[in-house]
Amino acid sequence: MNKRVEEVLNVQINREIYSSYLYLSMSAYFNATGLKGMANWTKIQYQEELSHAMKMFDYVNERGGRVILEQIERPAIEWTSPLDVFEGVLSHEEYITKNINELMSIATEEKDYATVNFLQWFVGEQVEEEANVNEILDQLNLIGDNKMGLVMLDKELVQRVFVD
Ligand code: OFO
Repeated sequence: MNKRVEEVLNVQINREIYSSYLYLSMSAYFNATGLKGMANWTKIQYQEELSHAMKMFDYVNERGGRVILEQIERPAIEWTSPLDVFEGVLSHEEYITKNINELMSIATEEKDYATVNFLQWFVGEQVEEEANVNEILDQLNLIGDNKMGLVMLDKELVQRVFVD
């Protein structure tokens, strides 16, 4: 496969695995603070990110490229509040959206249209992910310091299930 595209996909595989690691760390934080629904939501997010990494892993292999795994950075372990965590999720997802757009530009420049087509799925996924997090952030902002509201939102987030 095109070497430049192969290189940037390898970098992105590392970022997707880091994303999963970050969200699992958030899940551990929520478990420790008793918010089981938010712990569930971030754990599902961890599974989704791993599946993104695996989609890219399989794609590079399918195209005859070589996956090179690098060290995964240690994620944050502490946050100050649920709002702080979800603001972190949103800014991380915005960063990933920027990465996907850059990948798309490189694949287009290299006239690698199979990769452009492959990345299209991720473009749609990012729209969905940012919308989901924004919805939770809106609710958290409405809730403010209301503990009952937080408990109710937490109960709602316990229902999230993993869909590949
Ligand atoms: Fe949450 O993003 Fe992967 O791609």
